[in-house]
Amino acid sequence: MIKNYKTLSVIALLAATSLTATAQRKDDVESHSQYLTAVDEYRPAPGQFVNIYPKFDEGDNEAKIIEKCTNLLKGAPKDREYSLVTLGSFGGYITFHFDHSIANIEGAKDFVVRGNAYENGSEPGIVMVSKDTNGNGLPDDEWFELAGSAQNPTYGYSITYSRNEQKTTDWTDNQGESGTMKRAFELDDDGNEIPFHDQDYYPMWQSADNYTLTGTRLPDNGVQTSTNPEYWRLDAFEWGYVDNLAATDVEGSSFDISWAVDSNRNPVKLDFVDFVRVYTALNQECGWLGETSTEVVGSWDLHLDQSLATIDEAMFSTVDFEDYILQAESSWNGSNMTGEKITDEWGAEVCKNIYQSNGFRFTNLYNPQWGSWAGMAISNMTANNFVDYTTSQYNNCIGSGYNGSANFGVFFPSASKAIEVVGDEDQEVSGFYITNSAWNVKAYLEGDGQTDGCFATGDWCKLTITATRSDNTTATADVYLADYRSDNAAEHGYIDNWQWVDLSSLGKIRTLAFAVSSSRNNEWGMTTPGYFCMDNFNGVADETAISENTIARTTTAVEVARYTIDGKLIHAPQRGINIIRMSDGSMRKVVVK
Ligand SMILES: [Ca+2]
Ligand SMILES: [Ca+2]
Ligand SMILES: [Ca+2]
Ligand SMILES: [Ca+2]
Repeated sequence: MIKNYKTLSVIALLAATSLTATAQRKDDVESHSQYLTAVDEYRPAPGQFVNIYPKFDEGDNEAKIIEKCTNLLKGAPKDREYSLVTLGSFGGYITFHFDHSIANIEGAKDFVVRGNAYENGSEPGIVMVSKDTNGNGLPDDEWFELAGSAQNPTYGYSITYSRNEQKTTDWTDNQGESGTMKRAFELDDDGNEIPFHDQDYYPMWQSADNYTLTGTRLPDNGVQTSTNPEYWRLDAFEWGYVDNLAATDVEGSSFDISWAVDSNRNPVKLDFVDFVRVYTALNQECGWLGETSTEVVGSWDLHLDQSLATIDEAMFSTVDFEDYILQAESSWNGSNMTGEKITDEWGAEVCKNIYQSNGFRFTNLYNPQWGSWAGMAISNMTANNFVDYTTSQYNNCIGSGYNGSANFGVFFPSASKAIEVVGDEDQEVSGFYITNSAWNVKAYLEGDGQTDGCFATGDWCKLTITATRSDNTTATADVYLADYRSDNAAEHGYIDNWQWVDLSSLGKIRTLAFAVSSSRNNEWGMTTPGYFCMDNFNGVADETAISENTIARTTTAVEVARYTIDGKLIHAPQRGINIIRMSDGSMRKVVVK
């Protein structure tokens, strides 16, 4: 049972925050800064200021150049004539982060990226944002572009540059065009071209002789206003780009995370961002001016205090899975493999991927050889039936997340710890909503195809939840996903709605592990599909849902005594194998490391 007092206090906390908030990053520093902290990536296209801003010195490698970028851009913006980073021609980019996630404050712009634009000198760059969904501190997660005002851009524009030292830089694009980037020059009195620059245009620290950059190409903005003398004007777009409106125009250099779109140009709702990327969005050459390149001078969070407060509120609040951005009718199963390569319990090489949300880390194991996964996946499938493994593996038996929400977790437990608490302190977990996968329901009602017939008197399918604490003590909870054990057929049933699993009696925990077992087994193991579906982890139980909770018989057990392998009673975990007696009389064996 949920105590009313506790339920109310949790509701009061949630009311003050966004329901989709996800704390991703808050560095452990004495005081947080609104300004850019560090550059993660710098990959300019060739350009006339490449190898100058930042300056390439003989022997510099990419890491050294990135460190130079950080030194130019971190903290409050400095001199925009000299303390800047050039991105070169189309597609050249820089990625940076702050010492905290930037919250997407509703109805407000969220951060500034300053360039060095001036009137008639606009070199627009497009902004992209990303969340550290896998919690590894690296910008290796999905990226979303911030849409701007330009009409008729070319999406998915791709260009390849080739090294040609001290000469023109050749390029080809994916639209069948090619060209050369001429070295910028001025004409002397006799009409001879005198080069502006003596350094190479191609990134000197880069070993590859050609490379490809991709993005959205904006329509050319260069206009030649006179031929003799030759003058050019680079027009500004209305809004939405870096190095576009005058550098001193803070409003015109401000960005709203709500402008984010996915690869189909559909808006996406991001609660926080952890990384910002800027790339040059034009591929044009304007006479003696040369190519157009975006410059970055600095960046800052427009609402530091609100970002920090939103992170604090999100920590250990409800994980509703809505912060994982999915295309319609799709799922995430770890196939993007951003995690570390490990050997799983069966000896297979798998990728251990993490989904981190609100202070909890969920583990997914993806096997690229078989295209299979274990642990957890995230789905927004709206079908609630099972046709076959390929089309229906991510369907639950309802067709939505809890309370009609889009996203929910699909769990296929493996031996690994499914959920871990981020940080040093164990946390109490209120519980979660559970329902059956469509596949399990099909097996209960129509049979699993390996053992005879559908579920009948005596059959059951059960989820066992094992919590482990920092002191290595354990607690368990069992939930029947289907329960046909009674002799009275009227009591047979399976979970066919979202039901609350109360874990508050487990106390403060560090990890949760799951196991599905059933009465149907053959010589290879369980024949019932080993899935269950979850939503609103550590959420708030709906009292009416609990009163309707007739099938999910949740029983929890805590440790009451502990023994060594030879039966000696011990009062604290001891290295090696410990035998644990639980409050429901069951015995468990754990290995204490
Ligand atoms: Ca906003
Ligand atoms: Ca990451
Ligand atoms: Ca510029
Ligand atoms: Ca949900």
